[in-house]
Amino acid sequence: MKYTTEELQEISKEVRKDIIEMILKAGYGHPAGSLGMVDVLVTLYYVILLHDPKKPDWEDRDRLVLSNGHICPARYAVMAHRGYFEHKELFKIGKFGSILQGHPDKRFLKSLETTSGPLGSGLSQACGVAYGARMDKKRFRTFVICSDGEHNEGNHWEAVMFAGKNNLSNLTLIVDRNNIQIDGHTEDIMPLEPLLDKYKSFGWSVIDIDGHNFDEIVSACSKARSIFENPTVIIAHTIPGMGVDFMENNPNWHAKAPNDIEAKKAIMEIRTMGGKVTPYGE
Ligand SMILES: Cc1ncc(C[n+]2csc(CCOP(=O)(O)OP(=O)(O)O)c2C)c(N)n1
Ligand SMILES: [Mg+2]
Repeated sequence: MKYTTEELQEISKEVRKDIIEMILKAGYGHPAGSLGMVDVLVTLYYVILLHDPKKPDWEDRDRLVLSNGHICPARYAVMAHRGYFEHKELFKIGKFGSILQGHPDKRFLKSLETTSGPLGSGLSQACGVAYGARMDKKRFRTFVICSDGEHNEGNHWEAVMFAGKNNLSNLTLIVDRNNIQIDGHTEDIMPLEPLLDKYKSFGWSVIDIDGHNFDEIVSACSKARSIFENPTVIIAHTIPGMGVDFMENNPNWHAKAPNDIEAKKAIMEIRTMGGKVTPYGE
């Protein structure tokens, strides 16, 4: 099934509303990064990934590793909309015995590829999956999402070297370049720029996109599928807290639950969102 930009936009709004309600209910969570990556995750699950929510262990499915596990409310909400589990499960996030742990735990939710939360390890894991796929002559693609803050972890750069050295062309990394991390703005804490040049120098293909433009997300992922020489990194520029004015670009909302009044205000703003994306694929 093909989705129009308007449909993807509507799904994204619903997902953003769910994220606010989930974090409100849990009393804990990471709204900024979660809201910022909604458009990328919706595009992956609705347009890009070869997968089947009814057969989550299908051998030939594309793999999606979420390295920055703290933005799991966004992934969970998209998975629920896509039919991986019942929507009402979302509001049990972080509760004892819930399939949706506060950080993604594969023991509780089998349709995840990995357990994540310790930053910096997702790319190494995804490299292993992609390398194994090549050895087994499997055609699926491994996608991995990581944050900009994770680039402070040495482990991440070891994996960047490994993927470059082994020309892992079946691997696509999407970086949430939202410019914030736990203690402030990335360029104040530990500057990452010139990030594209760094990846290039490690032997990667690089694509720079607006992470809220469905058209750009789709064409970057499609282009990555057609690159056979080396791994691809898509630097997705996103707005942390996207859709909620008082959360946008504000590191204070990295890990903070809204109270009742803030949540109501946030949902009202999300409802009126629109016009920030360009048309996709007619
Ligand atoms: C190895 C490790 N160290 C520290 C943390 C605590 N931590 C959780 S999120 C975070 C900030 C990372 O920056 P980023 O992912 O860019 O934040 P966001 O953009 O989502 O607000 C930190 C330090 C962690 N989860 N894992
Ligand atoms: Mg960040």
